[in-house]
Amino acid sequence: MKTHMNITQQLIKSHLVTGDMTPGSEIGLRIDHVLQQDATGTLVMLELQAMGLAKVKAEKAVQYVDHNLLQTDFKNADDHAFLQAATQKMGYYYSRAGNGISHVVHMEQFGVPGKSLLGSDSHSCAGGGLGMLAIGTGGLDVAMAAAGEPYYVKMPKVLGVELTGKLPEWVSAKDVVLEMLRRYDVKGAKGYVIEYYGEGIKNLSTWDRHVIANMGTEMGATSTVFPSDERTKEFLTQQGRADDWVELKAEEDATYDLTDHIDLSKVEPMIACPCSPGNVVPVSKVAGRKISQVVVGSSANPGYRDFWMVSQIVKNKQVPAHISLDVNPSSRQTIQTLTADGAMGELMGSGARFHQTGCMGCIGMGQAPASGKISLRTMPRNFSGRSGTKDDQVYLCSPETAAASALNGEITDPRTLGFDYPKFEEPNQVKSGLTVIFPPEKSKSKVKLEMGPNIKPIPKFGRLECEFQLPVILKMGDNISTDEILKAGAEVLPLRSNIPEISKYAYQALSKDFYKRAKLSSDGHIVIAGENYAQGSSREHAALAPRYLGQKAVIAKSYARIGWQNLVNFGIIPFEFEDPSDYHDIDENDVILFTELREAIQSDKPILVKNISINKEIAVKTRLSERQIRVLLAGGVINDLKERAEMVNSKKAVEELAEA
Ligand code: MIC
Repeated sequence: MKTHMNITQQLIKSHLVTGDMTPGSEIGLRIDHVLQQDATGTLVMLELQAMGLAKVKAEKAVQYVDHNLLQTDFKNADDHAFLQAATQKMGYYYSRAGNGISHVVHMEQFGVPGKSLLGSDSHSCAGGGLGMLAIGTGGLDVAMAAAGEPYYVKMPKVLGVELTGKLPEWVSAKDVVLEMLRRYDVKGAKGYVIEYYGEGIKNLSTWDRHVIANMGTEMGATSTVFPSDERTKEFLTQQGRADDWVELKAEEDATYDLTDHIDLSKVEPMIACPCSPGNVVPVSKVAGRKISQVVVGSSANPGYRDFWMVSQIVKNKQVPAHISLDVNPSSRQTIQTLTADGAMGELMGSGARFHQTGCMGCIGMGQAPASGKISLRTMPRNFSGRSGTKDDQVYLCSPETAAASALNGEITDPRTLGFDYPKFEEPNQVKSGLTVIFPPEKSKSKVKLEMGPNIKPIPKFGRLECEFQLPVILKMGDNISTDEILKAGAEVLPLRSNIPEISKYAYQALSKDFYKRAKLSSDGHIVIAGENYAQGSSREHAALAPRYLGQKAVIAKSYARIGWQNLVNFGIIPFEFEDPSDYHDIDENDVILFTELREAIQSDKPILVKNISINKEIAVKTRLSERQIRVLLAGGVINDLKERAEMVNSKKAVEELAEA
């Protein structure tokens, strides 16, 4: 029988373990590759320990170190030592600090079209540029996949975006994804995988596709998928991995749940204004605004071409003294290629500052801009304060716009530069960095895990209570990002492996005394939010730290996918208003009564909770699968795993996990 499947459906079908492919229902997917970065990886390793896993079961598991790179005291260095030992013990590959950004190095060294990839970083969807089914999620989900369990997610719909034509000069892949963000904003693709198709695709290199796939998460998409074609084969050949290529294309007459079209020849330079990646306008609209910093790099513009382009634009010119042009190379391979072809010399000659490979300022690990000054970045996110400077003004743009603006000291449409567009040609072969990634073959189960003083075990929680009456200690608006719930940045990131300490920063961007109020409310608390709560990062700390402080439920109008999954994973009930206008009937400091909760969350009817402060009943609902209900009743994934193990036969289950 003819099936007419698009690529997303084919990838899901070939990895489907449980459920059926009806959009919105929960499916379980077999995961081939597992990716962790250090800022989320320490918790994953601690979770694996709490589960009792001795050896990783995923076909390929890689721990990268790319986030917590500044070593202002012992904490980050201790985390890296812990991760290195844990990878050796459990059979992970270890990509040391200096190798580069996880998504980039994974694509260079390990990515294989047709395979599934689950990463504890929301930008893991970048792997879709190579034809992988690549999904970013919270650390506990990744830990489960590492342990050989399926990844559970709602079956997505597919948004098919047809690309035709060829990008004009001075316009590149980043402008395409910014155009998508202009159309869909930060939640318009929620519940969808974005699949690109059409004759225009052949005009985009694999790195261009990575740029576009990477920022699919900014639109709330479950993932982004590109075909695997001749360009993909070229990329893998260039990496010395031609044998890994397989073709992936939509079946004839494949259909999509929703379609859109971009004529690449009509795209113009675009820019996301502060403080949201969805706040996109053409560069020409904001041209002339004075800037003080330009940062190029990150997983959103990581390809060699992107750095080369900047080098050619600034070549033989001087960046003005009041502009800092910061270059964050994306991988060791990128540095090697830039050095070999002389582009590094052009960058250095222009006055650029060269930093180490990694996420750096993208996650607020240094590179904070000056007060009141504009910073232009080729990065994926510009949530308020993320850069490390309060009231920052961060704009997101392409390498072409970044370089042109660095030269002029103001936001500049690169088409106005007045010289020829540099013509890029892909190098035939690049240097493989595999020798600097430590393979699991060297793994030794007897390795001792050294836990520095800042590394604390995962806190333990109880089962879901039947009833609680709790105060609302914070009421928030729409699109609250994980940076607002638990910020990034050089001060807080080193605490990622220490929940008691990091919890002191919970919601600090929104309410200075949140921690104090949470502590005062010794029975626990709830918070209220508008649409798209917990958008942005996959960091599960944004659920775990509030849970540690006694958060038992959130009532929101809607949730971002990963944020919602993380709440359930740690036993916080993610309620939704049955009628969103009831949002106005709950205020900060109101006290809410939840009764017969254990029964209520198991039924598919709306649940009535009572706002005691105004004596009003409000209908709320959950959209949980049976599995998630079980997890919530147990008080989170780790408790659930333990309960299941005990039920089967605790001894046997623990032995099985240990020997595998
Ligand atoms: C992000 O862009 O916020 C990151 C850096 O990719 C984060 C990582 C983190 O918070 O540890 C993510 O999205 O997961």
